[in-house]
Amino acid sequence: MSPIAPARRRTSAALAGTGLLLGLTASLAAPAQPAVAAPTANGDKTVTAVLFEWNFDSIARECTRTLGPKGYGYVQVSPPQERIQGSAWWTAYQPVSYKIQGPLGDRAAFRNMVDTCHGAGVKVVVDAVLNHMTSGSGTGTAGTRYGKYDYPGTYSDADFHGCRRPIGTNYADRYNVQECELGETGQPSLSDLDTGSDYVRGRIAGYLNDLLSLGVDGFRMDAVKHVAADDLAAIRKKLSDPGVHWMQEAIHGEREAVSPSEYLATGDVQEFRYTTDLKRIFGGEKLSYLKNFGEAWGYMPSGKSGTMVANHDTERNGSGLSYRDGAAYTLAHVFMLAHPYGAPSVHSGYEFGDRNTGAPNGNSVRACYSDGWSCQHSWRQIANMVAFRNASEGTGVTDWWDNGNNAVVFGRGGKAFVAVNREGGSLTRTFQTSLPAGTYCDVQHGDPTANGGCTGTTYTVGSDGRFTATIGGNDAVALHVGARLGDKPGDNTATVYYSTDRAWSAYNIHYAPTGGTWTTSPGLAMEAACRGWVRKTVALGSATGLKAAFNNGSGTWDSNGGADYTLGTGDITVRNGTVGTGNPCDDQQAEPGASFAVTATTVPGQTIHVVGDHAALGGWAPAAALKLDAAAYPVWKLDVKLPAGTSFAYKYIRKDASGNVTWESGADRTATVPADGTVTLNDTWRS
Ligand code: AAO
Repeated sequence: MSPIAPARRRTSAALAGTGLLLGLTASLAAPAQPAVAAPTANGDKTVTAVLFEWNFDSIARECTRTLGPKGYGYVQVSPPQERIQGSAWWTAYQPVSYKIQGPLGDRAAFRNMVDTCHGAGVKVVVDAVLNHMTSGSGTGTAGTRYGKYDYPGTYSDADFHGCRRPIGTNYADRYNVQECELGETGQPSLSDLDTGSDYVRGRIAGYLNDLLSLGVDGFRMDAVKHVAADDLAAIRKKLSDPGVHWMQEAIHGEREAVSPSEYLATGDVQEFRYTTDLKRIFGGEKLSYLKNFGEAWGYMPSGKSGTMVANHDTERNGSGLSYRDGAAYTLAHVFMLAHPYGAPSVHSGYEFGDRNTGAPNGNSVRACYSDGWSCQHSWRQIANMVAFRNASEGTGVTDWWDNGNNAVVFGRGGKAFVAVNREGGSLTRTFQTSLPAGTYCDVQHGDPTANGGCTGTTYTVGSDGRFTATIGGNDAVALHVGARLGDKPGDNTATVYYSTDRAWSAYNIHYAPTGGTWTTSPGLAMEAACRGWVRKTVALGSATGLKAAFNNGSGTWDSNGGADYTLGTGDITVRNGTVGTGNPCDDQQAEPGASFAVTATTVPGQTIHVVGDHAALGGWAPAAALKLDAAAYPVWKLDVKLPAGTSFAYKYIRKDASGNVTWESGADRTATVPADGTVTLNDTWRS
């Protein structure tokens, strides 16, 4: 501990006086900048955020706040037309008229939303309900009184198909599916428009053209299975922009009369088998099966298909994963957005008790994660994969590796690389990528910053395209060229590795690029790099090096003889006053073994040890037990090399200053080293 160093640090900061103040002011005034600047044109951005039942004003705000900055290409809006009254969300799917007025807002709010989203570089897709009207009579959300088959000013009895009974579950008969009424047998069903009629086609096209005149860029065409493909083609021909983005909902069903692929002639079609297959795979089967995922699974052509982990129907009826499925759901999104098949949609809804529950807070979203709005589109693990996908558009799957079970990794050529670990334990491995050398922000655990830095973990890919990482159980790592910290190591970043010999509980780097301003004392937290080292990658702009000092975050500094460390760029190591270069973790290739971590409180003089039945674990002899490291107290840690595949028993023991041993209670613990990598053990001392 040096009383001199902190004082000198303050001097450094004071010398930079105005710089420090300016820095503070700037960071208060300007919130973190978006990771990827939103292009004003849509470009290659293919990802849709479905803001299910969000009102227009809330969507407008979200386009500016999240969707544009994160790189979403489209936002999908729930049916905006006049709907039947009621608190259930599915009232949206019973149109009363084509006026834009209801719980989501009115025409003016709708227009404002379209303009605002366009300003943020996000196109607008409307969920268009065209197959049917309502199942009963009443007054709609714009005040229109209606009866079944009687929608004043829009349709009358002659405009509906003659079948007039529910479809029920008979999907084997084309006439039943396309001319009868959506709904269950014995229940009121939805009056089914005669889309063979030119008048009806004209009314539907009139509604879609009205939306186009308001600036809408595309449609999600609801329930097209119940509309003959020829009728849809005729409607499409009547549009002012027949080339508009047109994504059709047609659920694949075995042995049904109407196949979703019939609709490839009119536009793109959602591939529902993708959704049910992802549920099966992420919900319990092996991820390694995904090696040839896509068209080889019998799916529709990639360039014409829409994909999703969930939509509002599947999250309710169990045919897809839902937000209640935890890591399976999040990792399925990571996979979907990383994998090139289809055009993905991210469903963003709200928590619901039963299937009918309507949207919270009158469809208004005060803030994400409040009132039950779940905002999947802005979860970091999902949202940051949108830029990953944008960066990798046009590339196929490369560098596939799997462990034959639930860990899969793949690249997108020289653009991006992802590793998804759906195993319960961690995976340590050196990965082969086709990425250009450089330091990358792991966008699963950090956000790239506007000045070329990263708020979380970074990985350095060598000139051989390789990097080593430990990926926790049910976690992922994702790198892409849009989140690279510099063009190449040594260009304008420095990754500073600092030895953990001091056994501090935390390590900070306090630094200034050559000629630049010091960070605010005590600087930035460093992250674990590998055994014996922490690190931090810093962006240096045009500077050719930096000055730095290190501290434990609580006033204890590495005094370094009273001088700042002078460091260059690229990989720099600092160990007990000695500066070197190179990445010290390169020597630590993933070796099989066990990574012990146990939470145990102790009093001064006491230490925690692990002992077990393997020779490397002391063969149950307390005297030969291995002492754990208290750097992260109350978590005690130790990595032990063990042969791959070893099954072993172990327990933790506590020793006091005089060598007295206390065993933790309970049965022996057991674990197995995987064939490839380490087993991570997160235990709690059993007193
Ligand atoms: C409400 C009430 C009903 C009442 C009706 C009239 O809930 O009880 O009869 O009013 O009073 C939404 C709600 C409905 C609601 C409706 C109107 O979900 O409950 O009805 O608003 O307010 C079929 C269609 C498909 C449709 C899906 C729900 O083909 O287009 O049913 N989806 C869209 C919307 C949806 C909306 C509507 C259409 C209507 O996304 O939210 O309804 O505008 C099989 C068939 C599918 C069939 C399903 C369900 O799917 O293949 O075509 O979808 O069954 O009947 C596996 C199988 C697959 C199977 C699937 C079902 O994946 O492989 O074959 O499971 O889980």
